[in-house]
Amino acid sequence: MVLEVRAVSDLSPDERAAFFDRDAGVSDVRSDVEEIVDRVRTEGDVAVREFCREFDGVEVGNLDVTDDAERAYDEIDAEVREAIETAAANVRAFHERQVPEDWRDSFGGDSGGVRELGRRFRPLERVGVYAPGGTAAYPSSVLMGVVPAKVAGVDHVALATPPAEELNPVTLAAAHVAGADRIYSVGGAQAIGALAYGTESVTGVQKVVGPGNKWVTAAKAAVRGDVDIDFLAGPSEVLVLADETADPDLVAADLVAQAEHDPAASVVAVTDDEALAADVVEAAGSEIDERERAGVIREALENDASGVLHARSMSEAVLFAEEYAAEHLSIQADDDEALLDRITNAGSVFLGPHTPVAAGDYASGTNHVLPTSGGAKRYGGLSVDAFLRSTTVQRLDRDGLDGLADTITTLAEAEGLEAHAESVRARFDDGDAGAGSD
Ligand code: HSO
Ligand code: ZN
Repeated sequence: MVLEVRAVSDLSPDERAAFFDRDAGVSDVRSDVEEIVDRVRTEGDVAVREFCREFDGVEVGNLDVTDDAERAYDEIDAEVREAIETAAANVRAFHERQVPEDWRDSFGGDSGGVRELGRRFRPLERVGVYAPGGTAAYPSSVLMGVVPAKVAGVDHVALATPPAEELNPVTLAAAHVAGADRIYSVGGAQAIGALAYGTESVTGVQKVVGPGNKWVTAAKAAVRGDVDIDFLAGPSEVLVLADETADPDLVAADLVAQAEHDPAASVVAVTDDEALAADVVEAAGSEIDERERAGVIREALENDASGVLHARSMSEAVLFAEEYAAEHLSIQADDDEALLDRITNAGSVFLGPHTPVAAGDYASGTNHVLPTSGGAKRYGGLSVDAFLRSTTVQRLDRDGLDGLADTITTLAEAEGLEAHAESVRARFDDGDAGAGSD
């Protein structure tokens, strides 16, 4: 049996830590990756081509394959093309709701004078989106990175995806539908280095986003500082909170689905119903062999960060979920909204039996680039905000400044910054009302 039911209260500290201390697994490749990124930065295309040869076994011709996308779009199966269009439209609609409005408002209440403050939002000019290739191609990740960037108004959105003898046409078609401005056939750490620093063929960007393997993730960590990144994303995760009303086959199906991504995926069900827990174990066990990726699934279910757990109450289950801080939290329980009210730490929440995690992975419209490894305790998933920078704006009139003058000059002098105070007093040099002269 790949899974067995364990009681939350019986887990040893080490067993608990295996669930809670998931990491993106990048430390073992850090120094290799730093060298790759550095060589791409200093040698440009020559280094990129060499790494494509070494790591992907591909002799790349043009790194820029933008012109291939439209043909791929025309040539792929009509059904797949339509699915891409539908998913892209849904992702666009959800992300359009996120676009913030510039605003200005008056502050200061009755104290008189004008103190107008506001915030404006402007898109980054150039961003890079990474979409993984490898054992599964990820056209859906193309949509999740490129569409929000375009919705935010980014002018130059570049996509990088690993090279192959023939690039995955569905990935290219997704890039076309999403509106990528440039597409590069380069993957791994070398792709992140090329996007971050630019090469002869690759335009450098201000920010790199998107999921990838540990090489990609370590490279994002290496370039952070020189360019912005979204966050470091590790293997996929799901935690299902289930009560006795849940259907064990559906709980198991969601576990097995995320397990299919990666042997290091972490998939967990926590329930207060011991019989349900046993049924989930059994359902998952019997599903595995029916799946094409049975090997990956089995490894993921066997890893120490995966399991089916029996809690003494739903409160204990919620506490476990909070500590785990899942990338995907599925709630399959009678009063799912009440349970949701008690949840703070989750990347994306899926409520009810008809909301598989796969809905958000592909097509409902929410973003599937989400915090893993407990990152949900500190930040949320990819959104339009990631592609905007905000600027604050203010205008005070003479009375508005007069009302604040004492506060400013007092604090400035407390900091020993006399010139700051003077810059306020200078506004009243004509002798009338005086800052600090009441
Ligand atoms: N579940 C993944 C996203 C994905 N699923 C892409 C299928 N394709 C994020 O953890
Ligand atoms: Zn998935």
